[in-house]
Amino acid sequence: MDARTVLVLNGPNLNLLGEREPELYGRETLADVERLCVTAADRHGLGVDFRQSNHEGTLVDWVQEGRAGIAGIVLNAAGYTHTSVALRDALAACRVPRVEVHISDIHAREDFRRHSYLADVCDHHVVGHGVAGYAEAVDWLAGRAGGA
Ligand code: CA2
Repeated sequence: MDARTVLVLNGPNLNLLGEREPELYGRETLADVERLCVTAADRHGLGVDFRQSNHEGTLVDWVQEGRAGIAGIVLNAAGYTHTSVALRDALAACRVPRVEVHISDIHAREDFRRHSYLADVCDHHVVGHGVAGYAEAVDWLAGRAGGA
């Protein structure tokens, strides 16, 4: 990874995207989301490192890996959004811009989804715009990185 890399991290169960609950998450798969991110980044002369894990510690390791020297981090922490002080602490230690993304509108769902432990340690938020929100996040980071 280098200063032209956007690190896109996806949390638990997002590997199953497209398999159920299309009314909430759409019909696109995570491979489709990766293509969206790559296309968006390419328009700005940026590259994408796209990853998914079901494990909190792995996501913490990856946030730490991207904490400096890259264009920024796009993170959909999925269920860990609402539980993880560890991910929050890792994000707080970052020196690069961070964007929190959620495919669905977490503020219009169950009460337990309304609180994000990550929101105030991220610089920008894209919530409820479907998978297109990932491309919006990449576009926002490109603006911060001085991309085209
Ligand atoms: O809206 C989002 O992007 C979420 O981060 C998705 C998480 C949920 O826990 C958050 O509250 C909001 C769920 C990710 C699992 O997504 C699946 C989608 C389709 C099939 C299986 C899992």
